[in-house]
Amino acid sequence: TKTIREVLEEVVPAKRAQLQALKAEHGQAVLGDVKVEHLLGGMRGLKAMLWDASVLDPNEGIRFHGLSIPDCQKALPPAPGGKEIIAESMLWLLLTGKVPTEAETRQLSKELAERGQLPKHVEKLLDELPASLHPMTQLGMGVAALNHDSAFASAYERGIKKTEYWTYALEDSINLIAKLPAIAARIYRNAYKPGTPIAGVDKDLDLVGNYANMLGFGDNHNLTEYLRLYIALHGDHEGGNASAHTAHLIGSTLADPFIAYAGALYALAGPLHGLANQEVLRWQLNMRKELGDNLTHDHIKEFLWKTLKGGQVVPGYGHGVLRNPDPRFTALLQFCETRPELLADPVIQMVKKTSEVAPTVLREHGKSKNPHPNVDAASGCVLYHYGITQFKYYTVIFGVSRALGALTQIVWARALGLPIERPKSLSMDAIEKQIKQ
Ligand code: FAM
Repeated sequence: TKTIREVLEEVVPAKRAQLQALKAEHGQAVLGDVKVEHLLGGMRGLKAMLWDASVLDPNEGIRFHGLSIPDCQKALPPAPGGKEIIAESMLWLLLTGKVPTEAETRQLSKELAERGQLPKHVEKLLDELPASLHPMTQLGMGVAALNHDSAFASAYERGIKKTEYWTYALEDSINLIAKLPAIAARIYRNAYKPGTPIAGVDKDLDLVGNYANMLGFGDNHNLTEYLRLYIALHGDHEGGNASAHTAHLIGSTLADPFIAYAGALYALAGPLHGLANQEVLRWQLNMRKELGDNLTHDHIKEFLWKTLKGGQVVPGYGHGVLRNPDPRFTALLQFCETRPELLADPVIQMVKKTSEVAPTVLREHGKSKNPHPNVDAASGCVLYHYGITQFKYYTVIFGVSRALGALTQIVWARALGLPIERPKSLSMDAIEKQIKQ
């Protein structure tokens, strides 16, 4: 069975040739206009980045190398004894463009487990941090401190050829993904279960099987399966989402993958992006506190209007690209449909009922271009049901997942020799001068 690196060595040359041809023959071709609204509106819809592993269709949602989420759920190997797609099979697809065999998936699990141990200095650093420091702040610090042993940084210092950069970026990326569960679990233990032991890496478990085990939920098969699906689904969402884009920008300066991903985690920590899963639970629990259980649609409508009239956004709804319900949201709800104990849970019922009225309210409100639920509308309520009730921790789980896409983007940007990113900015006076010409 070939390693992921050996498969990449076969795939990279053809992609490099495709890029060279595109550059040589079509460098001057126009892809669309740049309007003032792009500069002032967060470049929404501006075609300005290259990214091969996933494309986000506003109506259909995400496709990973052409595979929809249902396609992935049919094709990607699950964990031994599991059903849900796992981080390793998603990572293999994102990096190579190919669906891995079961043997390739198991081999990658083994490779990750072998590299799962944290260096002592990172354990000490995390243990020194105050439990009240937001878990996302801690995660970024732990990840950045791993660059102490960056293969990319030391190879760059030694002087390596540009064509070899990607192999060291891959080495660091696999090491980082392998170590995320131990960092994320240590943050959870320090904040919520101080003084309790953390399970070591089990060589026979997949990445998320180990993560669930380290969190202290290893005996909960349903939660482990949910975390596998959750982490596989949140891995990549086109190249321009704030966390993946940040990693791409930092990586383009040839900063190593560890500090590049630390930057990505701080973008993810924003309430309009990855922190929305925390905000959804906080919002839903506030509604439950105020209105009790067995909520009617009218109760929920009132609470939605109260949020909007208070000038807040409704967390878990809307999206920068999507204009239909997020298929990741649908996949997470389908996970609940197959488990009666989840369907009976009052918070999950509230999330479902909210998704039945929020789009109508947001349409009436008339501002959001997309009134439908995004992945965050559903992602936290299942965690809450299974006992991970500390919703300030939820974005850390998203942070374990987004590495799959953001680091793949760094490996491929180096393999394709993409340059440092440096768009042009204009002043308002310069804009006015230009449009008057
Ligand atoms: N509730 C209230 N207002 C909303 C809204 C929502 N859920 N979504 C958009 N709007 C507003 C938005 O604030 C803007 O108002 P202003 O003109 O006053 O600034 C207006 O509608 C137009 O915004 P848009 O073009 O429809 O959306 P954007 O592309 O600017 O922003 C989001 C996209 C995701 C940031 C936005 O929908 C939002 O704030 N959603 C709530 C937070 C959330 O769920 N984020 C997670 C997104 C998820 F995909 C992720 O990254 N994990």
